[in-house]
Amino acid sequence: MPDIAAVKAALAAQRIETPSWGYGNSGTRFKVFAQQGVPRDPYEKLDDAARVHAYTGVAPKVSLHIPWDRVDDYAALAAYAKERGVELGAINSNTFQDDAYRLGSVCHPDPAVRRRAVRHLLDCVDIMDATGSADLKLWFADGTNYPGQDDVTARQERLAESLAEVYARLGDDQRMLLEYKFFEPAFYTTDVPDWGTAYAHCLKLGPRARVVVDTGHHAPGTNVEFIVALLLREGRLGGFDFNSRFYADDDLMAGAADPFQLFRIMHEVVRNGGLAPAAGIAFMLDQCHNVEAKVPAVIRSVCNVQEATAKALLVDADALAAAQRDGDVLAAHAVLMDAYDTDVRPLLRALREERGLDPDPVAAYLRSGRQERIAAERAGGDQAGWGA
Ligand SMILES: [Mn+2]
Repeated sequence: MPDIAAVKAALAAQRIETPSWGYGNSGTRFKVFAQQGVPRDPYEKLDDAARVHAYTGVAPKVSLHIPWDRVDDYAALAAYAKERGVELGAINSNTFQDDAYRLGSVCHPDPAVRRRAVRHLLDCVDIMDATGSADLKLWFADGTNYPGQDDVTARQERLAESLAEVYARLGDDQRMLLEYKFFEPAFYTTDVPDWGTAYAHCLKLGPRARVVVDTGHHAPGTNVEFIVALLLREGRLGGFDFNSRFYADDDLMAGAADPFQLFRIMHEVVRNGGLAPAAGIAFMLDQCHNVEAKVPAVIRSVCNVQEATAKALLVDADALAAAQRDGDVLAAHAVLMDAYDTDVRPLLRALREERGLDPDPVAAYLRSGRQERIAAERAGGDQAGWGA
C-alpha cells in the first residue's frame, strides 16, 4: 500500500499555477458579465492569486496573458508578486484579437501579418526575460473555414518557420509550450489541431519545445490520459491547462464535469514520474469563470486538482502491476477504482492543518470577509475582463 507520509509529501510539493484571466470578468461569446470586486489591473489580479495560494498552499504561480496583463515595468510586476508570496509563471501570447488576424497569425498568407505575429511572440520572450518566467505558452486561433480557402501544407510551413524564429530567441532556461485545440474559431481546418501536430513541430524545434494538454481541447470521447502517457514517455509533455467541459471548450472549473477523467490523467502523471520537479510538468489552470465568483472558483479548482492527485497517489502500484502481469482484468481495474473511490478529503484536511492552513480553503476564504472588502474597495475604474 502507498505510504501515507510520502503521499502527503508529494501533495505538499505539488505546484498548481492559476491564470490571471481567471480573476477577471468573463463570459461567453454572447455576453461578458461584470462582477463586483473584480481586479482592475494586473496588480490586483496578483493580489487575488496570492489569496488563492494563501488558502491552498499549493498555488504559488500565476500565468500572465499578453496583452491583457500589459504593464510598463514587468520587473516591478514580478517584484510585486514576490512581495505577496507568489511568482509569475507562463507568459501566454495572444495572436487572435487584432483585425489583422482575421485569416490567421503565424500561418497567415501575408508575410507582413506573420511578421507582426512573430514580433508579438518575440515581445513575449522579452517579457519573460524581465519577469523570470520560464515558459512561453502558445495557442494559435489559426485555421480555415472552407475547403480551398488556403493551402493547408503551406500553412504548416509558415507555422514551422515562425515557431523556429521564436524558439531560436529563447534563453537556455526558457521553454516553448505549444497548445493544440481541435476546432474553434476555425471550423474546417485548424493549424495545430491535435497533440500529434504539436508534437511533430516540437520535435523539429528542439528539446525545449513541449506540448501542452488543455483538457477542454479534444473531441468528445478522446482518451486524454493516453495522450498524457505517450507525451510523458517521449519527454515532451510540458504541462496542462486544466479545466472541464461538457460540450466543447467550456472552460469550466477543473474537475467539475468529469472528476474521474482528471483522476485518470493524474494516474498517468504519477505512474510516469510526472509529479517530480525534474519532469518539468506545469500544472496550470485555464478556466473562464462566468456565473460563479472568481477567487472561490479558482480555489475550488485547485482543490479539485489536489483531490485527483491524492487519489492517483493512493493507487497501489504493486498490486496493480501484479494484477496486470497476471492478466487479471477485474483485479487490475479494482485496484484503480479502490483509489478513485477513496474519500481523500480527510487526508487533505489533515495535510492542510499540519501546514497551518484552514482545512476547508473555500469556506475559509468566504468567511474571511475579503470578498465583500474587495467589492467595496474596487468600486470604480475599469475592471479587467476577457478580451481586455
Ligand atoms: Mn488553454
